[in-house]
Amino acid sequence: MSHGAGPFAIRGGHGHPGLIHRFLDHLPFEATDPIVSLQEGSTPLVLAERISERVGTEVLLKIEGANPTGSFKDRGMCCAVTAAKREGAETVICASTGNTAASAAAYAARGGLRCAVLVPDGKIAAGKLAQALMHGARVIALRGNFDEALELVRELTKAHPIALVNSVNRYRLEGQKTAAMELVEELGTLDALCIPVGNAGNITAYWKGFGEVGQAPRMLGFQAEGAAPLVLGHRVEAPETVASAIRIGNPARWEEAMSAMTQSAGAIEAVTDEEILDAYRFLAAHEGVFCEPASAASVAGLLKYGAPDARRVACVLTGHGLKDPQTAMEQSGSVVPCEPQLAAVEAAVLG
Ligand code: AN7
Repeated sequence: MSHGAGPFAIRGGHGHPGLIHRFLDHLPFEATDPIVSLQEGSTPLVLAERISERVGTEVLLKIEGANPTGSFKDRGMCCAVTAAKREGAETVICASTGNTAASAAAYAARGGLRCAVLVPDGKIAAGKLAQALMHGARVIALRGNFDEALELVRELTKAHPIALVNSVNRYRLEGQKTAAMELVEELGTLDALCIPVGNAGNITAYWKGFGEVGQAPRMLGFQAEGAAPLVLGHRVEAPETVASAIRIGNPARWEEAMSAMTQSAGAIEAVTDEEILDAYRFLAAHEGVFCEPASAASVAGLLKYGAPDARRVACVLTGHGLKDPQTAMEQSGSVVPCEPQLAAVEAAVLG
């Protein structure tokens, strides 16, 4: 199915369909397009019992880390890479805090395209770097931040026939809006959506998706305090946060995010690194859900600001916890060393 008409094409029956096939009626694609898919989307939506108790309302977690490369970017990337391939591009490029790079690299590999990624040197999580490299992307470590990287790839793609697959690419938003459609399919209605905001593509995409199925939950976007341009109302020149995925000071979808907030009677607020890490550990320890720090900003924001009047809230957990093993190890307990003898094991287990 994912390979269209190749000799080994799978014609249905193997697992769930990829996102483009599933939402074909809502997307600018035809079944005959050269669809590049890893069966992304259709992610779990789980009730967060402990967080529901703390907030006093029903809270559900949309587990986007369950996508093929471990983040929501796959929804947008299957569409952006399919469109690039349809247009005859041979190379795709992006600036990235990590997840976009990993996803672009994977979909480019699958589609037989070349991929280059510009990432801020030393500021992307280990898992994401490993993914981009394993999928064969050219990984360029920029001595600068994400905002500078995005500006540079925008310039570069004006002068070269290389497809830009950041969320300034409309196909990215088309793919990512399907997460909102899945929520509505499953829940019927919801009162509010909590979502981390970095470059502001995802909040824009969700708002578009909700609109297309006649829903308008409050959009509650959360930025890290050290990287909160939308909250401050001005660019942040040197963004800083433990949530490296959202270390962004000048979001490309600034206007769209603000209008999603205004139109939905929502809000965009800041959460501190400490609040992000508290939510990050709480989700892992008490809900059994391991997300990356940036993702936990959605839950941190809900715990901090609440969701007035809402009876049912969904929090988007945008990326998998395994993306960033270093932060996880810093934020968790240490291992218990043990000699290979029963008494020692007994003491270690029971002690
Ligand atoms: C886990 O990969 O910008 O507001 O270059 O990886 O749509 O930018 C990642 C963003 C939230 C913010 N959660 O989404 C990139 C990149 C995670 C992310 C966001 C990102 P946007």
